[in-house]
Amino acid sequence: MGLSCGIVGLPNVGKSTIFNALTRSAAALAANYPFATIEPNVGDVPVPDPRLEVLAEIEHSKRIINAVVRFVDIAGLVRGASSGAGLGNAFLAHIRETDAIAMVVRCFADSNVTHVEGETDPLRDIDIIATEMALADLATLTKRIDRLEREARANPKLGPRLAAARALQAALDSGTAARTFPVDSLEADVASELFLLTAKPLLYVANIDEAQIGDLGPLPKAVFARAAAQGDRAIAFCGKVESELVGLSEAETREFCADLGIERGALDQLVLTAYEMLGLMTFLTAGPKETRAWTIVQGTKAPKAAGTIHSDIERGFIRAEVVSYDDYARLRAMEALRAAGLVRSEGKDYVMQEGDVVNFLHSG
Ligand SMILES: Nc1nc2c(ncn2[C@@H]2O[C@H](COP(=O)(O)OP(=O)(O)OP(=O)(O)O)[C@@H](O)[C@H]2O)c(=O)[nH]1
Ligand SMILES: [Mg+2]
Repeated sequence: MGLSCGIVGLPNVGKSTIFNALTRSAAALAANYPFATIEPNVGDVPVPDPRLEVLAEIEHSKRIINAVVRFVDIAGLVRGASSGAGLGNAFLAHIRETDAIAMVVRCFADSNVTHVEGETDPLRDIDIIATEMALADLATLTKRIDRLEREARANPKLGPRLAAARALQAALDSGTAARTFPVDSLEADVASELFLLTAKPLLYVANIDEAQIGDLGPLPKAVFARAAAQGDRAIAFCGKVESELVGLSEAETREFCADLGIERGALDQLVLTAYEMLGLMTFLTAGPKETRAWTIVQGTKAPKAAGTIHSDIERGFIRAEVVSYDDYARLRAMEALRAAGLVRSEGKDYVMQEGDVVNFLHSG
């Protein structure tokens, strides 16, 4: 299972700059003019996981495969996009099927970089983007409601779905995002069936000045406060500095960061926050061929976890041999782990735990 994250924001706020930093590439054109991005940029970013190297060393694995998060960088949205302003909002279709949304908000001051709204004002910008996403969702909902009204006349069982769709419409009309409905509600079910943008978990990325690294100014603080008030997440990120690190070696990066007096890790933090926000976790497999991290939703049982590796393993699931990563890293050999009674044999009702190192036994 992969995790994907769409990047939204006004034009020229640094979406492509951040995308390039994340994917450690210069694949996306980052340019000092609005609407530099037209076609979406798609890139896979490995989820940092220091446990993989330790396991690979123990097992003499030929290769390491990290879990990945896919980022999709799209064109900037502007006020009125839903009615066709700017590039319109048709390109939002590129992120409809992503699992989460990262909203880049400009918090850097740079008179050389045009702001489409004039002054730098992150809260106003957030409102513009939130409104445009809500309007896109409303258009989707209106179509669905029209159809449900017809269908519900023939099939009264659809009544509750129609009511849920109307409740979503009313919420969006009053400026409330679809993600505020409880996850197990019918509204949430309808919202996810329709891939509503405002139903997805939202992460604010405050794009800050170099000078604000480690010492946030009022603009990113306002973004953090807004996120907290809505129950959303926020992180600060300096797109400019992070993109300058692209292409440098680890040693050069350390030197560069030391010179600037900053700590590494904004990129890792972004990826890990996206991962965490979605209630995902990792289990590991290790062997001479490869050591690998696999992404599952928290609460997944052993057979379904096996299915992420291959559907045959899920179908023929017999049991799982499980060792906790900490034990593995400490004893460093299967024989020693067995002797210490640390290799557990788990059946089909076992709920996977973070950091389980697993060997699935299966038939067929
Ligand atoms: N000073 C400063 N400039 C930045 C920062 N991040 C991005 N920029 C500059 O802002 C301009 C726009 O950046 P892009 O990454 O192309 O912005 P975008 O949001 O992808 O823009 P569109 O694709 O046009 O919607 C570029 O000239 C970047 O170099 C930053 O943290 N500080
Ligand atoms: Mg761009």
